[in-house]
Amino acid sequence: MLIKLPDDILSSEITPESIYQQRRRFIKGMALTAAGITTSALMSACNNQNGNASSSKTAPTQNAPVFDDLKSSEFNTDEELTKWEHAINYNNFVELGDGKTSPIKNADKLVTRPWSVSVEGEVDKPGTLDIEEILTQFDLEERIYRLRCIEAWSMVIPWVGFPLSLLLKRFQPTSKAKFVEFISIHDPKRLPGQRSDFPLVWPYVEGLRIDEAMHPLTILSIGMYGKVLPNQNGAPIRLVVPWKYGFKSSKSIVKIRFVEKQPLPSWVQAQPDEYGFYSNVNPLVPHPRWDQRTERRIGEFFKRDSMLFNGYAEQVASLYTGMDLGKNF
Ligand SMILES: Nc1nc2c(c(=O)[nH]1)N[C@H]1C(S)=C(S)[C@@H](COP(=O)(O)O)O[C@H]1N2
Ligand SMILES: [Mo]
Repeated sequence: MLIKLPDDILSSEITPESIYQQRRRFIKGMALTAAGITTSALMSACNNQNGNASSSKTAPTQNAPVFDDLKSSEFNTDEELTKWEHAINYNNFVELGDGKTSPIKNADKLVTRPWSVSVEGEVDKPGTLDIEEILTQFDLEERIYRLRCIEAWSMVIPWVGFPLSLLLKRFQPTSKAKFVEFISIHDPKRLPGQRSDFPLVWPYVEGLRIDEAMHPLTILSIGMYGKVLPNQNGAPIRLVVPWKYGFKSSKSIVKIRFVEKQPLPSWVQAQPDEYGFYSNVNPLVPHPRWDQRTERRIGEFFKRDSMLFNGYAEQVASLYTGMDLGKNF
């Protein structure tokens, strides 16, 4: 099985991202592992791990489509994909520098091997997963989601990943686990943004309520456009929570902690009047700097209306029944 697309999308509608055609051709010639990752992906992951530390490298697989046998998802949008070039050149990743083009310029400062994610806190079975285990032990899916930044721009990105809930359940959260905290890499020696005077306390911390974390729309992503996640997009593993402003989708995660009390995300700590814990996309909740009623889809000229829960209300509105979304922003 090759890349599955929802039946109702004609492939001609998707060809703006010509990578799909290339990928189809590419993958046809490959021997596949049962895990659904091509052997070349596994080999380059290993090469990467053995790569010498003095010249930190971005993943050598960045330009090759490597993920195959991806399950399609009922949640996929059929909107036109954002061009790969935009998705990798226009980023927010403050650890790699302020501004949209710093992350790609500094991408090689992020060292993604060896890498592991530890899971701790209110769990019966705390533990650590190595990134190679994560890459091979989960059934990978393609999730084509809208991504809406609080700065009023948006993209449509085909992520490669799996539901966060599948990973979380393995560690058996206790009944005290009411929230999940996500901690990103802290490596000030290498990451220029963590040495700058950018007003965030490092590491980057985010959090979700447990039901949000377990929701089927919430994924951990390890790739996009069929390829390994580029460093500037949060390699080797990041969160994607499509109904919330983009800053909730933490990049380069090293630790996941189950907690009883609501975590204090980095942005909320820095500017509580601008960023809230929930931060569900909501055109009706005004922001002091960016008008949230409309957004610019990167690559498009005209603005479009923004949508409650970024268009995922049908899936997630029930999580917030009885909550004042204006107060709990
Ligand atoms: N660790 C970390 N995660 C992060 C950020 C960051 O600066 N550091 N920026 C966030 C913001 S504001 C957005 S909009 C998205 C952008 O993801 P993208 O660059 O892959 O489009 O990543 C989010 N995750
Ligand atoms: Mo953002």
